[in-house]
Amino acid sequence: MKKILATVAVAAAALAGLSGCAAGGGGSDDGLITVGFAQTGSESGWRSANTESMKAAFSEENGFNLVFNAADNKPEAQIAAVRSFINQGVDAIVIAPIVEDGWDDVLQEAKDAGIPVVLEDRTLTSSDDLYASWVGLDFTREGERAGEWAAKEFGDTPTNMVVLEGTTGSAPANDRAEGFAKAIEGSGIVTLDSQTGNFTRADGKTVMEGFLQKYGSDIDLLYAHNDDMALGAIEAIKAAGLQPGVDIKIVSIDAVHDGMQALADGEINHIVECNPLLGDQVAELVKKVLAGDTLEKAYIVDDGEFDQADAIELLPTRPY
Ligand code: GYE
Repeated sequence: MKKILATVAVAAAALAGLSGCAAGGGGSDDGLITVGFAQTGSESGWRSANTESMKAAFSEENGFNLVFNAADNKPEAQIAAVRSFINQGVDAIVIAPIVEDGWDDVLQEAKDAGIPVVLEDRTLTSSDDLYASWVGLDFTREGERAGEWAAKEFGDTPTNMVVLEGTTGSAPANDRAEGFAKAIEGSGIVTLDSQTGNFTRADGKTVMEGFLQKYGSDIDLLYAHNDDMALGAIEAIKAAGLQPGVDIKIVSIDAVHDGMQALADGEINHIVECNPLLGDQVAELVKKVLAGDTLEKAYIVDDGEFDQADAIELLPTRPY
């Protein structure tokens, strides 16, 4: 009896799946899987590479109809985009959550509508039964690696650090701060100031200008939560008549092309990698979840870390 019931349930689910497709799973009767992707925005080189990777993976040739939204780093706009995907009746939703908190209601709505959600890149604080899976990077470990480099570089020499934080409330800003703090415990590094530069070059520059006005050449070290903010800060440091990488040492995270160039040029001293090329893995997870496969809740992609010599060697062949 139990077995028959189970068979009926499976058949019903299969039918529901079929009719979902025929009725358009978002309006397509072309056999394509319609996926709504709620991207954060276009704040950085990392983000451009991530968007490109997602668009390439979710192509028509690969069987997808991608509905793309970039929310300009506004959490309410991103939640509204997800809600509109639910209303459109897409087959699956992918989210790169701008911030960690505030997702419970809309994820529950997706679940109630029977639309699976896959997270990429950033994590969120909602219960993990509100989404199918997540693929991304270990941001705490990235922060820790950056901190380990700094602790080794400065040891117990008294060192004044300023920090450019990522988007406030985002998983990478929270985790990279935490990992770094842990790694520099017991070193001579003290934090003079720490403010958000929203993961952008423009804000990295403006906030660094403020730090330089306030602390001038007292600053020994800059920890930037991403390359773009470090690159903005480099402009401010040069404008203040100081030499980035020499007067002020710089450690950042991402290893995007322009960051690696600055590392090769000696203007950044160390970069921890954060791989943005997640598209193929996300697309595979979406196909699997729609096929009813069981997935792990988290898939972590490996990162490296680089010094000047690595940057010089790797620059010509880096894909982003
Ligand atoms: O480090 C930063 C981007 O979430 C890991 O977001 C990502 C971060 C990345 O804007 O450059």
